[in-house]
Amino acid sequence: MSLPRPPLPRRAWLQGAGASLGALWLSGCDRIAEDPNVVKALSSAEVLNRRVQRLLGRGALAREFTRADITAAFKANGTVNPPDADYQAMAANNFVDWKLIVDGLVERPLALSLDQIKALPARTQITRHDCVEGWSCIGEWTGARFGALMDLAGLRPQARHIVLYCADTLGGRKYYETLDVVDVQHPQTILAYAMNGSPLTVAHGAPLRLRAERYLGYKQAKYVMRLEAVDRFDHIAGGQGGFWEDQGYDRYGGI
Ligand SMILES: Nc1nc2c(c(=O)[nH]1)N[C@H]1C(S)=C(S)[C@@H](COP(=O)(O)O)O[C@H]1N2
Ligand SMILES: [Mo]
Repeated sequence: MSLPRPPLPRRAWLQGAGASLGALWLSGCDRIAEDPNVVKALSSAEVLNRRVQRLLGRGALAREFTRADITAAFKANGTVNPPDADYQAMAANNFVDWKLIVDGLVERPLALSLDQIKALPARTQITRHDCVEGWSCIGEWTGARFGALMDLAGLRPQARHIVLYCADTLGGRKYYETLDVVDVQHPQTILAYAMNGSPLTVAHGAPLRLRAERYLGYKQAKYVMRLEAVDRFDHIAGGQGGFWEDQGYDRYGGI
């Protein structure tokens, strides 16, 4: 597995940044970003991007698209079929036995069925997924609002991050991610169970995956099994807050 530097985050930060700043950058950016060699040379733009996002605030919305923009064959990446026996058993049974565990620093630990998650306030959004490998696809995602789900559990004041534990083992390690609690309430942060109007497929993370649209692809955890509210994550796995973060990727991963 190669470990490229996360490339130039190349879209949403200019949403709302004001046309002047945005247009200046947008001109050649999308094309440039497709070339991995150029991407390496542009890494300082990542720092710039982070400053701009800080300026705009993390609450700014990622760009949304129309149905006409949807990529016909959305690439599946990383794990596309978890090898783990417990996952395979649940998938064979159409996930009827699956439950999302919500625990840690919450008032009310939960174990939610897919139907219970589908009953939560939902959102549908057509957004662009940007992978650090240098490809992007546009898809429509429908899911429960992460904020509504955490409100159900009741985050304790000490909670600073949410750890997302995934079902899949990749390269001998379990995939996981972390999200800061401030990002949980972002309107485009959802736990998606449908893609392009159909139930999520195994390749794209069935039965439930994260969509946090201000973040790069590797943050979009698939096969989410458990959410744990924590005040720190340095004791979890490699201690850097995510599977790829433990390999040196930026934990922030914002776009
Ligand atoms: N559980 C899990 N989540 C994951 C991955 C993975 O391998 N396992 N890969 C990540 C990466 S690098 C990308 S680009 C996206 C790919 O999502 P997709 O398969 O729906 O395109 O999922 C992310 N989430
Ligand atoms: Mo990715």
